[in-house]
Amino acid sequence: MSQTVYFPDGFVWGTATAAYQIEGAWDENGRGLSVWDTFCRQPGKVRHGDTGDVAADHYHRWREDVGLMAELGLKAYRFSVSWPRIIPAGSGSVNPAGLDFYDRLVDELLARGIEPFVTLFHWDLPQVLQDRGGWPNRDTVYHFAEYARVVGQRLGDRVTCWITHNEPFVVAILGYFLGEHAPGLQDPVAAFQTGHHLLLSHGYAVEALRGVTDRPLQVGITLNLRPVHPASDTEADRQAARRLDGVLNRIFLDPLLRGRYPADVQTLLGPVFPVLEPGDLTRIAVPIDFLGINYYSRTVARHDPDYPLIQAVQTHPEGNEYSQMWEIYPEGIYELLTRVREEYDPARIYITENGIPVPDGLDFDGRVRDERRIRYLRNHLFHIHRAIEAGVPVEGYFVWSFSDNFEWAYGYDMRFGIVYVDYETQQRTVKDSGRWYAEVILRNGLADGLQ
Ligand code: IFM
Repeated sequence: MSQTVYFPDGFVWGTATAAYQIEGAWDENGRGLSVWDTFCRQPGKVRHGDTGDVAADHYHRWREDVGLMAELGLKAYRFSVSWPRIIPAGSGSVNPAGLDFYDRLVDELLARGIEPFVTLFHWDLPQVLQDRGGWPNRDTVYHFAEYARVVGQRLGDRVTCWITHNEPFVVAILGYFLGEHAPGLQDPVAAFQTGHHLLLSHGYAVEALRGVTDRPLQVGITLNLRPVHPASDTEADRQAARRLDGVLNRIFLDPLLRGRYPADVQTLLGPVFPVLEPGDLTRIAVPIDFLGINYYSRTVARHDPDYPLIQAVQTHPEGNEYSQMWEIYPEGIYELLTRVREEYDPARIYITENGIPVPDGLDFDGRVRDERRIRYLRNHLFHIHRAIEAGVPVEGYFVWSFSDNFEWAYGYDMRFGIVYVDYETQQRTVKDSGRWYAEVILRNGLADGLQ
């Protein structure tokens, strides 16, 4: 039986993107190089040798994009600022043209009644800073705080909602441990030091942002979190799940919201546990206004004595439903949200990303019939609604992503948008999921429950 569920009044309905994934214009108007410009040019790192050089050409088409957002009735838009567009060498001189671009974007959004949510770092570290050691170098922390201050000073009179970092786990582990993302290193010491420095720079950036204006800003950080389940009921797999939960979730949640690293993670990491300086934990645990959560899937963990350090691997049990990248597990978002509420009790939560890659395309009549995406979004929203009913303070939801874009090491093979992008012509087409989402926003609810 279908069931209509309504979200709380004022619920923030949005979509999200990131600078490198959509903007293009990689060498225009004074932008410096980022680690992703360099990484994409290394043979074999990104599928088909794709780059973000042009991407969805949002740098030139931002006004049209904001127009589409308005048509869909979006209440909010989460985008990231490109650090190398603002401070091309990572520290030192500011590029006025970079600031002007985001200034105009913010004005246009506000003129259309769309609340900007600004992410300061979505992975595009200026290459010059990487050449000086990147995130494992503590100096990068202070450069990030300065960059936060510069952006805050320019936009803080109009932008209320700020996210310091997006998914520190991915930067640290995929970038510095597994080498699958820029800068492509495989160095566990550098990886965990990166994780710590990202959190520390968050603390400094929160302080910097609050110092730029008397307006009450809402500042938070976005983590990618997953429930971790054991592959079997054995003690070995249960312990493996606990270890993976430690390095995926608790290593970020605990310092941010409890002011300490989890003792079992510290023991597990032993010599690769990061170097801390006195006062770091206090700074990391600076009170935040909200926690951003990106949810896509869960992890199923199996004990593997051969896997370095963690002795656990992720398995993909047969019979479950998968997308092109992950298992589809909507009930996990309820489990995660209720756990975060119970164990960490953040003041408020935004689901800052949720979405699915679907190999969709234009049908002969010009429509994109991405039913699978609609089903994915609907089912996740249904479980988010359950969590809200159970008392979890979720105040908004951002679909990943507004438009198809550059999906990092997968290049343009993955399409996450609710707006289709023809990369030849850069023509935009609202997918069926986009129209469906517009109805959800209008209704402030789901007319057709779980499917
Ligand atoms: O495209 C990414 C985004 O940059 C960060 N979160 C996950 C998305 C899908 O992989």
